[in-house]
Amino acid sequence: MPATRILACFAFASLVIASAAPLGCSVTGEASAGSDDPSVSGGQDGTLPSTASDGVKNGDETDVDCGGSAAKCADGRACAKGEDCTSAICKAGTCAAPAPDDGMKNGDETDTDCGGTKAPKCATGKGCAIHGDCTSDACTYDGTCIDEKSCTPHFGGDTCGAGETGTPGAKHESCCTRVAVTDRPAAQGGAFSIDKYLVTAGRMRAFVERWGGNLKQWAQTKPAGWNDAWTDDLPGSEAEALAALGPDGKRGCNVTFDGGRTYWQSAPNGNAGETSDFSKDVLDEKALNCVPWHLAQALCVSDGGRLASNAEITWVFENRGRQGGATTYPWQWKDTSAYNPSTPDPRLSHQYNYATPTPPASMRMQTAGGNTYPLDKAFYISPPGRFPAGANMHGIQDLAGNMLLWVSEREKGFTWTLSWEKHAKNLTVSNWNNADGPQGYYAIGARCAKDD
Ligand SMILES: [Ca+2]
Ligand SMILES: [Ca+2]
Repeated sequence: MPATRILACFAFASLVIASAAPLGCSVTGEASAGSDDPSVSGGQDGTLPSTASDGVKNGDETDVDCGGSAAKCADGRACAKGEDCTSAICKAGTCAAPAPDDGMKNGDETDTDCGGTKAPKCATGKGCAIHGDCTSDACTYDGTCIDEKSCTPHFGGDTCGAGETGTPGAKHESCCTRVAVTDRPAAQGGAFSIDKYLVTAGRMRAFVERWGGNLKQWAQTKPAGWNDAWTDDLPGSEAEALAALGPDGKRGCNVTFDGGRTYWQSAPNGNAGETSDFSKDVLDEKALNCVPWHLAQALCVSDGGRLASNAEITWVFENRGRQGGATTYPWQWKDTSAYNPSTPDPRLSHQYNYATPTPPASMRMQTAGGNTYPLDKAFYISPPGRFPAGANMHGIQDLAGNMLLWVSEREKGFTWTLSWEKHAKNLTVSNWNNADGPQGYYAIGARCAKDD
């Protein structure tokens, strides 16, 4: 039998060249536990049968060394059913080439008939490998097309909600989750959508990094809702973006002066002492602060919306669409137990009541007035959604507390929604005082909204 085995192999070798199949022709006169023994089968322990690369069509193969329990067959080889083919399509006994209309995820498609180099782009919710696979140009770190480009990373992208990341019982979702508010009458502005969560530092990082910091170039793409008059106030390079999100020209944004920032960067302006005490991942989850108004507006526009207005924030803060009448604080649609804004309360991030879990041993401490506390004030800024008991009747989180907010009514306008520090409630638009530095504050952040 050795002679015939070798011959079979040579005969196959020429066939192989024609079909460009892998050369598996190591058959010798010793090979052989019965090339045509139908009892040979594999797969039970996850390995291919010994006949899977013997250069002969045998066992349950549908073509030489492919199909059945051997490797899947390339396009053009013989098959019995879709499972025999790499394309998953068996047409009239032959493996068909992947097509964008064959109802299968095949070729380099990232989901059924979409993504990759040949099929159309994928809709929201479909699988993807890179941003370019998605019609939204937004592929998450774990391979799903979403609507908003800034929520594609993990930290600050899908770490919003109750519980800390990595702890049992944490209930997290996309930080770009939007809530439709349909209970505002047309006479008062009508329906709108508003982000359930405050903008995270990680969302800003995704935006900045996608453009290499050159957000002037982003503005030149004429995004819907962007005003060209604002473009001069955007960074034009990575260095300018880091400066815009760094400590200078702001209040409370110097770590070394009892402030803190949540947009991580290494040694701002070469000052190692200004490096945050917390890691990039930890900060990316937190609400963004020390952000200039124009940069916050640009992020929201990039995600298809704009900064929420004070009117919209007030509407949901006070549950104004409520049947039983408006409330003073967001949670009071269901919880009317006593609240004293001068003391810490578990319903909101206020009065320094949030503490970053497991801070690094290297965290700098400061002693003043007999108390010792973290020097880097980012310690007190929470990731959005960590105070679920304070949600309004639509489920919107952190309406009270954590950050005061830039608003869309006017440039550098902000509203008082209580903060992680001690700021009070006063839902009117204030102008950021240029004398205090034009570009940001450690307790002003952002929330995006959208016309409906
Ligand atoms: Ca074989
Ligand atoms: Ca397909």
